[in-house]
Amino acid sequence: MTQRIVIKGGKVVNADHAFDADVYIEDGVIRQVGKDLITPGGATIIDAHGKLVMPGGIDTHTHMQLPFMGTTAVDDFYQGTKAALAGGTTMIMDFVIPGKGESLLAAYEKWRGWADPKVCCDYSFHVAVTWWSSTVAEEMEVLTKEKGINSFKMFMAYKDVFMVNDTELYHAFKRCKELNALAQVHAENGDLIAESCKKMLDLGITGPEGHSQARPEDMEAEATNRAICIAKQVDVPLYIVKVMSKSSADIISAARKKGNVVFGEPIAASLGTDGTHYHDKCWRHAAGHVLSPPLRPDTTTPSYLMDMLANDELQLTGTDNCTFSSNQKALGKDNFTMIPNGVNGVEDRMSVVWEKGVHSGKMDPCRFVAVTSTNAAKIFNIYPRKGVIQVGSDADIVVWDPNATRTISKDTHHQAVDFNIFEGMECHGVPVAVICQGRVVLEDGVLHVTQGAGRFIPNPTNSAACYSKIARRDEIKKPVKVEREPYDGPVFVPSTEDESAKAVAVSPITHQDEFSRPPTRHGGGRDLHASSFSLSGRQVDDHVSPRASQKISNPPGGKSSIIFGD
Ligand code: URQ
Ligand code: ZN
Repeated sequence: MTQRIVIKGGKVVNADHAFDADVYIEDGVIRQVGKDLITPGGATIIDAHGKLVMPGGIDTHTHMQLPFMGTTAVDDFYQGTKAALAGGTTMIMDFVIPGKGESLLAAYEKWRGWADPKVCCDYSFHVAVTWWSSTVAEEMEVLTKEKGINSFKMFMAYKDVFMVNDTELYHAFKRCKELNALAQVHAENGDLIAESCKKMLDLGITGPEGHSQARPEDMEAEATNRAICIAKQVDVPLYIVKVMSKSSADIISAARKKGNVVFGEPIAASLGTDGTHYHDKCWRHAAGHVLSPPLRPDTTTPSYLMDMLANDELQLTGTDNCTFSSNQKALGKDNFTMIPNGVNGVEDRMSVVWEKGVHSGKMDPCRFVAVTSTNAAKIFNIYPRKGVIQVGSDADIVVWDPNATRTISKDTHHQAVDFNIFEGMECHGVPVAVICQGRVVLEDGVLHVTQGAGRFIPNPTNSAACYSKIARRDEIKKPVKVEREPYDGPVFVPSTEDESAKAVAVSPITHQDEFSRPPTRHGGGRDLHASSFSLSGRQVDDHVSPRASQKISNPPGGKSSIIFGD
């Protein structure tokens, strides 16, 4: 049946300008924007007088029903997207996270199987690269060319579980560049964190305050800088997920000023609250704020990050929504490294950014639209299908009351989790109607969602926001070779004991040799228990497609029974 909607009397707010106009929608697409529209009869009328009509929010960073640290995130693709719509977000970008040794393609199909039957709104995926081999490189190409993936995330933390080392990071970045894809990182120094967690536990600090103290912001800032340095070596566009600290944000801003193509994504949590909660006397309250990188004890952090977001030193917002209820968090009641990491945000992001950003006077409504929707659409190359109110774009729209207020609470939110890190926060900025795929899914406070109605949205590679500058740079920055007469003077003859001279010599390798180096010191077998575990060498079973599932041991919290796989 044809779905027709007219949104009347509102102010349309796009990232570039705001103007009074009506909007006519038919069959999921915006057909007309303007005044005195001539529209067919029988349309649903939404009165938007005194309201703002904005592109629906795009949450660039969620983990619905993620299997992690011995359990599974409690908000699944149904409940999580229902909550997203309740808060004015009409698209999420979630993560396929293969275990080490697991096929990226197999993991992608598994996650599609989880999401497609449940999502209430459109969604897309990033894919994590948690290990490296020629097979991973090949599968990344298939994912970009056939599966609608244009971004790959590498974890620099979660040692022995998701973490990759610098060499693997370099190869993954190089592969992203070859595929015109975007490289993303979770920027924390996982090696140092592993050591400082041991130190905390040895001191008898087992509570959530240990999580915060074991991961000071220097460990985020160092990894941010290292990732930017490595990315610059291959000139790949880089996206720092969940910026949680002032120092990391400063490093991103400085890199951008020097011309690096780097994007910073603060999240609702780091924009809306801080790390003082880890010292709360209530264990559940403190544990409810555990995510990585942690919230920062410096209470000026949220305002500082919001200023940088307002001024385009940071570019867009996600939530890292990955929720665990009390009994799940209690897995770490005696050892903070076993508290499942993750917090809520998908329902409250829009109101939190409006309250802390627009109502505070730091940014205007156009910038709000940019950082909650448009910049995500541009960076992930689905603009103008998404992220703008214009003819031909998808009818994903939020009718927003900038003056209304709501108080955030676990007792009233639509998420499955029994905790809310924004508990009690009063926010200006409330969605009064939400339209998703051209259907009214929220009106008068009532949700009308349909499980499985959401679509997987392919993200094409080579987004202009990421790559438009880089092609020219590749020409300018080509390494040069100097033609000179060969040296014909005397040459020192090293004695046989002088082996040191050879140690640093690099034998020239060709691409196909790159992954056929001699097996790793473990004979090519995958030894997850070895402290300096690495998969950078040839594996004994490289000729076999990676196992569909992989027992992951020693996650951040010690022994686990996680099996990634079917
Ligand atoms: O780190 C992530 O992105 C996932 C595992 C969610 N947890 C978190 O603490 N951020
Ligand atoms: Zn995440």
